[in-house]
Amino acid sequence: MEMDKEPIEQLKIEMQHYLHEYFNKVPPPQIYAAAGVLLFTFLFFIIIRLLKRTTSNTIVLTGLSGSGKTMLYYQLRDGSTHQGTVTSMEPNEGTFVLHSETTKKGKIKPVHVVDVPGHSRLRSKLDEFLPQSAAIVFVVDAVEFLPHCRAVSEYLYDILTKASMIKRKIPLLLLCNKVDKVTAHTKEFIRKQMEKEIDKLRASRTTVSAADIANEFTLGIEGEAFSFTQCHNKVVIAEASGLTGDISQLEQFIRDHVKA
Ligand SMILES: Nc1nc2c(ncn2[C@@H]2O[C@H](COP(=O)(O)OP(=O)(O)OP(=O)(O)O)[C@@H](O)[C@H]2O)c(=O)[nH]1
Ligand SMILES: [Mg+2]
Repeated sequence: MEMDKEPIEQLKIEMQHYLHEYFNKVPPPQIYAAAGVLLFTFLFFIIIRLLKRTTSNTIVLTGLSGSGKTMLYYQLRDGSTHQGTVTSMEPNEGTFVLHSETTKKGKIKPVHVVDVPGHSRLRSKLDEFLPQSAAIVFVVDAVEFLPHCRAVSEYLYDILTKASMIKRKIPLLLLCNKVDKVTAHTKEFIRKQMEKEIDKLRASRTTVSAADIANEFTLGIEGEAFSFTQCHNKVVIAEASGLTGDISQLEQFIRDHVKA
């Protein structure tokens, strides 16, 4: 046993000697410089990340089929409707200065607008655009609202519980469209009905077995009636008409999240 200890002691001494030599050879300024460079690159990447997040100019239009997304897209881009919109089969995508701002002087930052079709088979396209979006516009047909209340609420629930939505706290505009029609429901009515519906959905989704739960997050506060103010994301409600071009609230929301 005694004999075994010796080579280890020897090694220790050798190591200490070696380390001592090494640190003596490298003068402190070099260590400081190395640390400085390391810190600088670290900060550099953090700043790049922050800038990327705040300079995103993508606005995503989503909602059920027939809610009027494509019409709103053309209103934003051209200030007019293209007669005869049909159910979209592909996302509409473009980067442009909002039509209402084309007469303004000075440099205006263009907005990247994406219109994702509402057809259930194409909804997964939304996941491609969410990670890069600055804000989401969820379009609701305010005229045909009641028959679709459940479907609309389900789709919104799915969006508001997506990890990519919550992690980056992407703001959402609940846009009640087609207010040019006298039969259109008010945004307050739509908000209340959807809150009630989401409250019911929340109860049914949390009781299904764990294996069936597709949503990564839950909504609202347990034991309290659901309200949009409890969401992880900021939810704003506004009205619009893609048909008559009454879209000032939508444009304001876009400019609040994509700085000119
Ligand atoms: N009255 C009225 N009708 C509208 C308005 N906006 C859209 N519509 C009508 O609603 C229908 C659907 O509009 P779209 O813009 O094609 O709907 P969408 O949301 O793009 O539908 P998908 O592409 O299937 O997801 C069309 O017949 C439009 O003419 C509006 O503001 N007022
Ligand atoms: Mg469309």
